[in-house]
Formats: sequence, C-alpha cells, structure tokens
Amino acid sequence: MDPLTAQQDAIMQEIARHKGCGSGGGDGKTGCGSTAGRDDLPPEIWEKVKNHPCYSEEAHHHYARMHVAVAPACNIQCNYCNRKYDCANESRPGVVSERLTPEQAARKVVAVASTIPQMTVLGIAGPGDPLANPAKTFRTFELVSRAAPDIKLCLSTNGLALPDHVDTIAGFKVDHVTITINMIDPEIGARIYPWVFWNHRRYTGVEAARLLTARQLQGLEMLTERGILCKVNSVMIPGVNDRHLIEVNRAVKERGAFLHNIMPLISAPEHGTVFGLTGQRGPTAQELKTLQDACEGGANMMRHCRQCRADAVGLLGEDRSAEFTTDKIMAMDVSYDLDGRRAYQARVEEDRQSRVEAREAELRTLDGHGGASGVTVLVAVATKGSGLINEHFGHAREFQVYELSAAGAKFVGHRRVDLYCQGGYGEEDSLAGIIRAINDCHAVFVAKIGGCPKADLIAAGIEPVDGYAHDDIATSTIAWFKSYLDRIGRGEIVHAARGDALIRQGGLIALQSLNVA
Ligand code: CLF
Ligand code: SF4
Repeated sequence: MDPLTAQQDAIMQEIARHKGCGSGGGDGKTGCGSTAGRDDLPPEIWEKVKNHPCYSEEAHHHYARMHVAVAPACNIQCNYCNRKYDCANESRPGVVSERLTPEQAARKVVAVASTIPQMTVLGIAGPGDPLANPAKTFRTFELVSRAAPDIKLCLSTNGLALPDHVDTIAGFKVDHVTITINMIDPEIGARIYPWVFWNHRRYTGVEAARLLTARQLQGLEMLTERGILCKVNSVMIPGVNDRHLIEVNRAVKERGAFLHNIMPLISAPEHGTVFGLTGQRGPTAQELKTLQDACEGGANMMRHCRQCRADAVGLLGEDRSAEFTTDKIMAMDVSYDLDGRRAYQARVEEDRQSRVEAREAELRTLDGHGGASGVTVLVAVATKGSGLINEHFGHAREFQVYELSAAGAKFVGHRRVDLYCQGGYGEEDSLAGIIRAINDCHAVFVAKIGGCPKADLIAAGIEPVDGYAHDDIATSTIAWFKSYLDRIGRGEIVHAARGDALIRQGGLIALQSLNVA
C-alpha cells in the first residue's frame, strides 16, 4: 500500500465511528433539519438556524443572504464546471459574478445590510473554492465580523483543503459550513472529478477521488466535533451517482451532518463543461423528489435551495445583486445601524411567531376531517416571499410546491417557469409550460389570476385558488385541504393522484412522459 493510501485508510477508519445526527443537536424526537421549528430543536441549535435562510426552510421566507465573490481559484476539477463561470457546487452554471477584493466585499456587506435589514448571513461560495483562496476568504471574514458583528458567517467548500483550516474557521466563529460531497466511492468519484491538486501535486482518477473523499469526510467530522453546523451539498447526476447518494446521505448523517441538500445537475452544451459536452443530462424534478423522499429518515433534507450565484443578494430565489455593483456601493453613503436592524428583526420574529400559532391552530382543526390520514396532494403557490400568497399568476417566475397531508403543509420544492404575462398580454406558450411544470399539483394558489389562464388550468385539472390572497401559505393551504377533503366526503369529487410533471430546472427542460391521472 503506498503511503498516501495508507494515510487515507487510517483517516477513513478513524472517521468511521458513528456520531448520530446533529452537532450536539437533535434529541431523536424530531429531525433536526431545515423544516424543524423552535420546539423541535435544542435552544443553542435553534439560535444558529432561526434566521439562516438555507438552514431553516421556514426562515427562508423571512431572511436574506448575500454572497461575496472573493475566491477565484480552485484546487479540483469537477466535470460539471467550466472555470469561466462560478463554482457550480453552489451556483447555476452560465453566470459569472463580479470579483471583489476583501475590502470591497466588506463595504458591500455593510451597504447591503444597511439597505436590507433582514439580510442576516454572509456566505463565501466562490466563484472558485473559498479554501483554495484562504487569505482572501479569511481577510473578508475578519473585516466583516468587525464592521457588521451581527451578520452570521457562512462558507461553502469542496472540502479538499478543509481539514487544514478547521481551527481558523472555528476561530472566526463561522457556525455554518457547506461541503459538496458527491460520492464516498472513489470509483464513482473518478467519473465526476478528473483531477485534484493537493500538497503541490496533481492526482488523477480513482486516486484523486479517494483523496478527496477522505479529506471531505475528515473535515466534516472535525467541524461537527467543534459544534459547527454542517450542510452537505450533492449534485445529482443521473446514471453516475443518483442511487449512490442514498449511501452518501447515510455516511454524512453518521458523521454529524445537520442537513443534506441534493441539487439537480444543470448541464447544457453551451456551458462548455465535460458533462454538458458529452450529453450528460440532469434529473427531472420528479426524479429529484423521488431521491429526496428515499433519503427521508437519514440526514435531513434541504429542498428549498435555489443554486444561487457567487454574488447573490436577497431572499433565496430573488436576485438583487444588480442594486449592489461595485460602482454603486462605492457611491453609496452607508452607516451601519445595528439597533435599527435588531428592531426590524424583532418585528419579523413577532409576526413569524403569531403566524406559527395561527398555523398550528388551523392544523388542529384538520383532525376529524374524513380521509385526511390517507390523502396526500401537491399544490403550487405563487409567492414573492414572506411566506405569503402574494404573487399574481401572470407575474410568477417560479411556483413553490407544498405537499398537503394529515401532517400539514410540507415544502417539497420549487418549479421555475417562464412569465405568463408579457407586456400586458398572456403568452399561450408560457401557459402551456406552466401547466406542464405543475402538472402533478391539484391546485395553484395565487394572489390574482385572469379569466383565460383560469379556464385553461381548470381544463387541465388544476384548481386555481385566489381566495387566500396575501394570507399565510401554510395556514391557507391547510384550510383549502380541509375543504378538499370535505368535497371528497360529500362525494362531489373523487381523489386521484396526478401524473408526473414535465419540469424546467434552471432554464432547461427535462423531458419526462406526461401521465395525467
Ligand atoms: Fe450561501 Fe450556501 Fe451559506 Fe446559503 S447559499 S454559502 S449555505 S448562505 Fe443556500 Fe444558495 Fe442553495 Fe447554497 S440557496 S446555493 S444552499
Ligand atoms: Fe468548479 Fe466549484 Fe468544482 Fe472548483 S469546486 S471545479 S469551482 S464546481
């Protein structure tokens, strides 16, 4: 056995000890994950996730994050990456971010935090790998923690250099680290990573993948030992690692990962990546959901990721980066109003708490509705954020999808669509695309909708619901679900599962046969 393999085997044996879910968190009563709330988590974990939009599904309706693109270099090559663009482990391919110095980045954070008081998290996620650029990454953290002490620091890495930097990360009080782990089997890894560069040497093939997985899992263990919350991102690549990700889910849970975010590969020839050029397809939304469902019971699933770019600003799913270009932030007159930010966030928390109570009260009234235990339906929601049904059908660029059952309303994903309303007119091609994208949903909740799309949706078997405009999503969808069950009970409708959707992901149409029930 060569010295490198012996060293990695030793690391693998050392990290094979089971740790259980959560970094000191999770009481076994509930999943400590993105859907968990205040009552489900130990207080110290709740404090860390309650206003992090990626680590709490509920928080992502209320709180924003921003990225600063300070890390251009990378130490590995992924077959889904083209270095012209941002790191595809956190970003959609095909978009390029404006590179910043740490000083520009710190100024940008203060400018954004002064303008968007619900911006609570600064993440460094590229455009290359933050830990392949440690000086720039940590200098940015140093400047930001001084200038904006209430902002949570977050990091996303491929993990190769992670074990060397864990103490520094802990020293900056970074509470949230994401590691992209696409495999734990080096044979599979060799199909994803052509090479890695470590310790002044380039490794290729299975040897490269073995080194990478050992370093990733070692870094994950080291972080969770220090109480740092870890999220694992995995890119689902059909035919390469899709089934294997169930094993990855188990392995990262054993090592204390708090969340697992399985993201679809986005691949097209124009991205110039190996996978794009060789015709490797991404998964359909249904395939993604099936895999995420199969992983339930393991490490908790994150399903609300938007694969945002390395200079993203705003709520997940919205992009306000154009308001904060370098030119604009240099011209802005900013002052950091810590008290004002705290007061704003206190009001957000008050509103959030009263809505949680209303939602729980509505859920209690589900008891006793005939058939609730066996019926599950998907519904689509048009929203601009804040957990409200507050978007017009014609203005929606995406729909959030919820699964309704006796257990309540559970967020299961989002579907990107083309705008229906274009220049004051409804676009028929877009409407057909929207119907295909939400074809597996029984209803679509909107703030407002015109007569034409309404009729077409009804003809397609999707009920348009505009009676809950500007109300809370979970409370409203549960109320509608009760009326749906009542209609079944009265024999007015017959419940039937709907077919799989043909869905756009990241602007690409993933083909799947329509099977409308
Ligand atoms: Fe950024 Fe990532 Fe931190 Fe979030 S993103 S570094 S954990 S603050 Fe979030 Fe964006 Fe998905 Fe990332 S939605 S791509 S999971
Ligand atoms: Fe590209 Fe990110 Fe992979 Fe590096 S880690 S090769 S930047 S996708």
